[in-house]
Amino acid sequence: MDKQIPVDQLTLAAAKQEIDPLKRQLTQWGKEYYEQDNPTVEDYVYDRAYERLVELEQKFPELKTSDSPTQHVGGGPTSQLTKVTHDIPMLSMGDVFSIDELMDFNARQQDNDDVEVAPEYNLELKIDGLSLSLVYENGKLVQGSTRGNGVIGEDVTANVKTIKSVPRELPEPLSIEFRGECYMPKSSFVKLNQEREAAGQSIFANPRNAAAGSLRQLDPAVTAKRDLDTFMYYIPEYQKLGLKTQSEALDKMRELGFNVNPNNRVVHSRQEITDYIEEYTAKRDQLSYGIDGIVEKVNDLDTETALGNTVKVPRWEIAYKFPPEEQVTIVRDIEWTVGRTGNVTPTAVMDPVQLAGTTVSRASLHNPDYLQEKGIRLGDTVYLHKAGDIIPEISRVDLKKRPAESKPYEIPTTCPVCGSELVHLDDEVALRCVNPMCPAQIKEGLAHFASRNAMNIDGLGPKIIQQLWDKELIHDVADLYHLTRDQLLTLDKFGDKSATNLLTSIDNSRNNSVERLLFGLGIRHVGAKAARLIMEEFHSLDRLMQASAEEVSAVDGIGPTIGDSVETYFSNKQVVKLIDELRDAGVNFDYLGATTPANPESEWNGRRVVLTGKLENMTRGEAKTWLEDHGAKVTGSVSKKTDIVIAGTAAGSKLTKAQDLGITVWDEARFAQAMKEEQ
Ligand code: 1X8
Repeated sequence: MDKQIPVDQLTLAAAKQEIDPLKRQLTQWGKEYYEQDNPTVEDYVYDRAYERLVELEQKFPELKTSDSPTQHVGGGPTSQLTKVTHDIPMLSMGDVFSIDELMDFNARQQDNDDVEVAPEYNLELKIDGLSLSLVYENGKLVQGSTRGNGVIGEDVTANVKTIKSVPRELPEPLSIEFRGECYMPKSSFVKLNQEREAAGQSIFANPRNAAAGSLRQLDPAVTAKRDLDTFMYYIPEYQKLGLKTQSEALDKMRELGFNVNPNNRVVHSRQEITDYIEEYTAKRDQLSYGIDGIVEKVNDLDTETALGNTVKVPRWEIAYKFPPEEQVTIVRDIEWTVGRTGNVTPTAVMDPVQLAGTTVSRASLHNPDYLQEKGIRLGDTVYLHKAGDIIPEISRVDLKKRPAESKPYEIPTTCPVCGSELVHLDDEVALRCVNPMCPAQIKEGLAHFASRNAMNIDGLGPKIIQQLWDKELIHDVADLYHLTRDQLLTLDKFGDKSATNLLTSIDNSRNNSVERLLFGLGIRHVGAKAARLIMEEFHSLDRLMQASAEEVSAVDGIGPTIGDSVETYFSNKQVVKLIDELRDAGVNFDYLGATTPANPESEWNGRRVVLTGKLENMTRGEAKTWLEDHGAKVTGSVSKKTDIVIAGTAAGSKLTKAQDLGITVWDEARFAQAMKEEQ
């Protein structure tokens, strides 16, 4: 940030000159953040600017206006959702950026003349989500709403009812409001963005925006498909429940069946506060949800009430914000890759830097619009951070360091692999290669065909596919079924055993139930689940090929987009030829019943398994399918009944809970070993 003149040294005129644009800028940023779920600056840039405005207004009160961003919670409800009024306003919090500042806040709080404040605080994690109010009447959930501008929020009752952790009914007939945070777990945020990117849609900047964008939907069916969760942390009318402290309030909410973050701690000293902050600054990357700081609350609730609020923020709670994790590096190249659906995505390649625990040298630029918005050029010095603490992302370009000879980056107009013209389909932001013969797409398509949830051809990964392709042994998925031992033996490091194994996997895939084939064909919008729903109904691929878009979309759970896509796909002559070749190769075209029957001899039969964290060599979906195929029951939460927890990287509360309950925990390598042993 530019060097700022200390506020004490400013004249009134100079302050006025600075304050007006600052207010406009903050109002604009506030709108982008609160109303459009689409911030254009990092939180700490906003926070710093906001703090400067507060300082200016303190020194020059005559410049304080009622429309200043310091006088109201940023943004107002703008969507078409019904508005609700919060009888008790939903305030945001003041914030501090260092432990010293936090101690100053506490000292001021203790020093006030009106209220005696015992130095007992409840520390909680500050969840990166959006505030949520839940109102119950006689124990039944009657309203869920967002904060909006603090007084008027949006009614999201129907959407909230799709969130599993929100109880529809309480074990007691209470009429009372609860508040908390609605958030999207990091892994779900990553997955959602991957899906959006593949579908050519714009991506969410961080889990908070993804959560807000998912909750503030007119159609609850959209919310239901997003993986939202909640942590409740506040009971405004605690008196109704006879509660005395904030830590008791959290316990009470746990008892009532709400999700409450387990990491709160009651503390009494600077040392304990520092310890907590240090502990969670270090643990932050390992949690399965994003946190952006620590919330400190006076533990005694009557003291809280007596302290009350200023116009905008509570006097009894404050947020300590984590310092931003940022690195500076230089963009050396922009690579363009072609995905299975022809989506052409740019990736910035940079000098490697250490960032939040990993070495980073690449960051996705998602699509051309994104690249242009950021204004990135080759040779630019850029600031790098991790979106949602996980995904490396370029925050901004340091224009002062831009080389004199630099030129705007030119977006390619032709496919980097096959050279055909690139297009924007409909109003997609994605740039696509629509040549169905593009080698990049075909190779990606082959890998997808072989993947675990599709035809499950073990041993046919991208590297083998590349070699088979280079030797011109395969051109489409049907060619796989004609590969010979002699051909395979010409591959790098391929001996008799690997050849036999691969031939066996390919042969076995002929007998798969047809929904795997349908998914494996890679028809736009047809995921594994849709493929299953469709084949449960149509039974044979031949029948499906005759079906109209309307007939396909009449299947329960299948919409018109999928219906159209399936019809268009099978009306293509080349596709019909490919299907004939697959039939001739002896690939099964029939639905063979519910799931593959569990193998009664499998070690996994009847075991209860929980998957958590990020797996490196397979997706959680793939792991789940494999486990279920082997008779295991895969559940979403850890309980005493759980047999094994398989924990990838960044595993969070489920792992902690498993450890607390003494349940067997395996890492991915141990699980991979067990998968091998089953074969
Ligand atoms: C916001 C948040 C609060 C808490 C956690 N996460 C947040 N994002 C908490 O109290 N544990 S309180 C809050 C607010 O705006 N008052």
